[in-house]
Amino acid sequence: MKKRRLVLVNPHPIGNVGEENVSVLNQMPVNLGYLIALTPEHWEVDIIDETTELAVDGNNELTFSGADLVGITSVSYQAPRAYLIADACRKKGIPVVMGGVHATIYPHEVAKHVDAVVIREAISVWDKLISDFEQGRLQKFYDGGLTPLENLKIVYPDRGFMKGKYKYRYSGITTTAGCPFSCEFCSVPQFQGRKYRERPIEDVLDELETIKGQYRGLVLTDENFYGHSKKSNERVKSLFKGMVDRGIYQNWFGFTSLNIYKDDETLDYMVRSGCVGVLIGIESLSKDALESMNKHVNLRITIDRYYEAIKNIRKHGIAVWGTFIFGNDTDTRETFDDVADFILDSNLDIMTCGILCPFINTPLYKRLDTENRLFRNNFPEDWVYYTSHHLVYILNRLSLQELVEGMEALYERLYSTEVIRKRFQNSRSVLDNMNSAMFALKVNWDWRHVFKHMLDNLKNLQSSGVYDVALERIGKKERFDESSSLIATKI
Ligand code: B12
Ligand code: SF4
Repeated sequence: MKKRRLVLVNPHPIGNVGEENVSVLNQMPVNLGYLIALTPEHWEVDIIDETTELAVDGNNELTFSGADLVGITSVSYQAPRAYLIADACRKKGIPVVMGGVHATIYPHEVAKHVDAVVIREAISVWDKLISDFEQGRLQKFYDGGLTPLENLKIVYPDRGFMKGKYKYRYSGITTTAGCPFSCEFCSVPQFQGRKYRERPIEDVLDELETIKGQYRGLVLTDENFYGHSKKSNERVKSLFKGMVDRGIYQNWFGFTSLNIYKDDETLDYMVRSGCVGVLIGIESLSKDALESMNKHVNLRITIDRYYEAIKNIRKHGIAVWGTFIFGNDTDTRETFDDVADFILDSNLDIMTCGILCPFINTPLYKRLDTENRLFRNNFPEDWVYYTSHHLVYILNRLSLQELVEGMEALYERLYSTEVIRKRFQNSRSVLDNMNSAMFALKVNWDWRHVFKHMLDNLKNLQSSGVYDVALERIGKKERFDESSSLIATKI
């Protein structure tokens, strides 16, 4: 019997420059790896990752043929491209299924463009969807719910096919999911739930064994692998100890919060298992800003302890990667210099940043919408701006000009070749771990390009006049004060 053919697509809006352009982050879409693993044997599966090859050409025609079914993953900024691909497929009579973060948070919009929408996680429903499709009774919505993570033992993502096709050097692995906090800007609790779900560590270790030595680096896809309770902290220590005991040395990095800094034992196992860096959402140095973000996880530690925390993590040979958000309602012209001073004084190994982004249906989105401040809300087209590298709402205390100047100042202070070289020297000597120092250097180096793009996005917004129209719409003006700098009047 001729096999049916499923084509899975990771869409990428042409010209977008983002974290996918950082070499040590650009990795295979693990979510599609789960679908490959879950698809029955009598199907043949192919994948198109548009960060490497297009699924639709300049004439909006498909670049591939012979598919019986197409599956597309998408976060919000990818949605317009996903719809373009879906339209091209359906024009050729090929049914389309869409899943992932955007489909989970905004399923009814997605449903207008595809034949079936998978909400939440695929693992518990993919079998049924395929069997429904084979019997000609595909439904419009499938809700996979939040998978108990013990189930991941039965299914590991099939990375082999993707690696064979695109020669990815990096991959990801899930060890936990969900977050009990509710930061105003964050969409994670919405699609992963507020319960912190933990995978049994033996399963994680077994999965790690299957890919040992195959990748230059692994990303733990968890929002916070360390967790928020003593029990979770103990579990994670056993995980990294398990890696050491089982000889699974693997360069990896992951996302966590500053509360890990006092746990010397875990940090020690981390570096011994191959950890090169931890990404921590520092977000802001202002208590007011953290309060307005509802970022309790940082407020609990207190801003005064940031220096101590960074120093202690670095002492273990792990690079600290801090992320910051600009454009907060409390930000002023001084914010940018304060952040640059902090980064240089604390010797943070890596700093990346974004502009506050109201992802759909987050409390931030709802607030800015109620305040009538969103000006990129012609959906679905405007989803392309929801990357955190564009400004999509009217600023509060800053003017757009001040945001541009502040970002330019940051760039000059942190990303000149000379400064990057000095920061690398510091990482090399303090971390005393070449893998971590090189990791930091690579991110900083590639981030220059991403940062420049973010700046260009802001300047293009300025010259387009769109921001001025938005200001006029709500009767807010920008004016020159006596010292000739632009200041914004408060709403
Ligand atoms: C690792 C990660 C990355 C990595 C790798 C991305 C990649 N290509 O895999 C890097 C660092 C490169 C990255 C970059 C970016 N990321 Co990112 N990333 C994550 C993170 C932490 C984990 C994603 C992951 O791998 N999860 C594990 C997989 C298995 O889960 P999953 O994707 O949810 O898939 C499951 C289901 O959703 C479903 N599913 C998914 N797709 C499909 C498709 C079909 C057909 C079906 C049926 C089901 C299905 O089934 C899967 C298995 O159950 C998430 C936050 C999070 N905790 O989820 C943010 C997150 C997805 N990223 C986000 C963003 C904004 C970005 C960037 C735009 C940032 C930037 N400014 O550059 C870029 C975009 C890059 C790109 N091309 O996608 C946002 C998206 C928010 C939104 N609402 O749109 C998130 C949610 C983080 C946040 N800030 O809130 N990211
Ligand atoms: S930013 Fe981090 S701590 Fe806050 S809700 Fe999102 S995942 Fe949780």
